[in-house]
Amino acid sequence: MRRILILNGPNLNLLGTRQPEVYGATTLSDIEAMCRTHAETCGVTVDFSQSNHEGVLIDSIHAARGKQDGIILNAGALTHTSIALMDAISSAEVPVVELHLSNIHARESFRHKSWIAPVAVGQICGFGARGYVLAMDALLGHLEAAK
Ligand code: CA2
Repeated sequence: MRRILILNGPNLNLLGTRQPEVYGATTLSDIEAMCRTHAETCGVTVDFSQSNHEGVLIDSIHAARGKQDGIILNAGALTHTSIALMDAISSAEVPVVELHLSNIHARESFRHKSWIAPVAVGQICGFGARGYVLAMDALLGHLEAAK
């Protein structure tokens, strides 16, 4: 059975509790439940985690090597700043789908730059919480095509 890691970065633990006009009313626990339900339908195993710490996220990406078939990464604001995360993805040799709840390209210009995008299989953004399920389908489709 395929195994995928869904990794969430800084402040995403606050989802559903603040700024619902930007990020929606769905909590990260709701999103995890949605992903687990979808994983059962697709016959995949999901590991789901969140950290506010760049180094913890990097450790999780390193640990995914040889253990996970793919990663869905919402790196939060680190998307726009972290060359270290980009390097971790490059070295892990695990396909990554970059995910954002909001359409980062329609927001402030500092959110248009992504250090993840050049090392990701692709990017999904702007579809809110549903983007996680879309990202799972995109990743699984990519893995099937790469077989
Ligand atoms: O749209 C996304 O998913 C983002 O990755 C969310 C990040 C933001 O910095 C990126 O540019 C786009 C911010 C996550 C913060 O989440 C909060 C949730 C509720 C209240 C406050 C912050």
